[in-house]
Amino acid sequence: ELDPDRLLTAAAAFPPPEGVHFAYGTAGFRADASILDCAVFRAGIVAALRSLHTSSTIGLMITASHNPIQDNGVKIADCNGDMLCQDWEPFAESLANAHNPRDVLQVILDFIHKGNFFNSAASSGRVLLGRDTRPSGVRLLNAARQGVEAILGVDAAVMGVLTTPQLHWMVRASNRGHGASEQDYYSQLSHGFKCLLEMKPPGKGLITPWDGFIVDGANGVGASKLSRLQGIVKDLKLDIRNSGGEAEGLLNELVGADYVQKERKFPRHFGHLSELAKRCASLDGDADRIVFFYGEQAEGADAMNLRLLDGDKILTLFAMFIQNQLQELCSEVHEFPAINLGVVQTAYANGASTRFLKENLGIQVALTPTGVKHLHHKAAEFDIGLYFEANGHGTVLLKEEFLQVLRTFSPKSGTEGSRRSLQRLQAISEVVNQGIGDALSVLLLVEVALQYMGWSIQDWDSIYTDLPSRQLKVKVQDRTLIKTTDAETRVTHPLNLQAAIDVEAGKVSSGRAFVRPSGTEDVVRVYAEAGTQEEADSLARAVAIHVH
Ligand code: 16G
Ligand code: ZN
Repeated sequence: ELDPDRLLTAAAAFPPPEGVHFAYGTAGFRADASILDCAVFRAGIVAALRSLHTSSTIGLMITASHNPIQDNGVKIADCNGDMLCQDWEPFAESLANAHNPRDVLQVILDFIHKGNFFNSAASSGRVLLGRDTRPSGVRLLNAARQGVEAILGVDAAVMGVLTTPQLHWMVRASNRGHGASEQDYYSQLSHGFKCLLEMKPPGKGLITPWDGFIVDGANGVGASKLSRLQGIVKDLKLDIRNSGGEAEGLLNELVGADYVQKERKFPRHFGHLSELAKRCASLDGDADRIVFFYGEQAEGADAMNLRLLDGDKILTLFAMFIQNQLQELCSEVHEFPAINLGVVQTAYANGASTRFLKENLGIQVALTPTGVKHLHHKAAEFDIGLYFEANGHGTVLLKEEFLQVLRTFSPKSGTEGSRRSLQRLQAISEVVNQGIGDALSVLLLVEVALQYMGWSIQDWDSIYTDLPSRQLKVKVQDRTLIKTTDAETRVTHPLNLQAAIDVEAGKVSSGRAFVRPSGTEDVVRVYAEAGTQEEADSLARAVAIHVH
């Protein structure tokens, strides 16, 4: 039951900022923290209603990920720990932009009446609230809490400072009736990790010298959480830098996965020649992304080149590792049902990775538009679905029915080998975060995969060589005039643009290019790939001119 007076009174305390329009973008609402209170309060209402509607626990996270420290944002985690169901986005957006408390109430009533959404709604609900380390997070989390509590019967549970994926994990675990505390999260990940290392097939080479990872924590929440994880996972050697301490610098400033991947530069406090060739990783500000890198001696200089292992390389490593486990399972347990393994990428995936996955590994590759929700849903169609964006966000999904088979299957042969091959896959499902990409869990699985392969980071890097690429942004009058199809690989409007892009791509070796309107900035993005860097650059420039 909606209590209009309660709602109106609560809403009056969070007036909307003048002249601001909020769009529920690819990752919720994001803006300068000073103008967000109202939008966050109202997102709290959305989360509370969603909780009633689904009779489940829902999550709400205060973060602006890799954006500067003065920004903040809010995202909602749905009952399975994935992102808010897309049908609810327009509602969230109209609510955020309502002019006054009366309008807020009206938007809610319209939503209820229009869609029969609350026919079976529960009378009580629960929303878990988390935030990253931004100073504005304390105030905004309180705003979210008041939004949740404006809806009668819904509890706000303040979980405090968490990584985004931890909050998603808790929502998922709690809706499955599992232990859902932060400690449970560490226990599950470390248990799966330990099992996988113990069950490593004999005779596989070790990485020598094995020296753990140097990790850039982006001066954010990931650093302290990672060090808690390390306290539990004894076999993980980590040297954590940029952990947000006084002297270490600001959140996301010249640090973090986004910086390393986009700028191709070492984060602060990295990049001494003495660290040449060591395994490094960088998290983003809320630890839902990770990229890996190492330094290589630059020719004739006393500097290092950065070698980046992005989401595509992580995806490829995981695909090989999991494919090996499946092959092992099939050879040990002949009667095991066929398993459908697939990977999901976007048009930004380096062509060399897609080609390797298809041609060398023989794995099906699906393409979706940019944005985690698209990749996630596609990956959920496979028994085992892997997805990564090149920027380092991704995870592994294992279908519930498949996990059920794994748990209950008793192999005819009953050998140690057959038992282990089943257990390994179960252990993988404990390490991965099935709600959303999770830097901590990816770090653990990369370590496992490298140990199983007996690979150094250089071995991993050399699986395939990235095709040179170039990205550009173009400012235009109205970016929404550009319409795309086929997972953003082709333009349908304006009419002649695709033909022009095809002509340009044909002028260079292995040319591929596409354009799409950004979902987060007022620009059109251009991506080009070709046989040489010069060709990729010239293709990108030529396409950008056609966009103008
Ligand atoms: C958002 C998306 C990310 C995507 C990026 C593209 C989520 C959680 N995040 O950050 O997946 O790569 O947008 O931005 O979905 P763009 O549309 O400006 O290129
Ligand atoms: Zn993030």
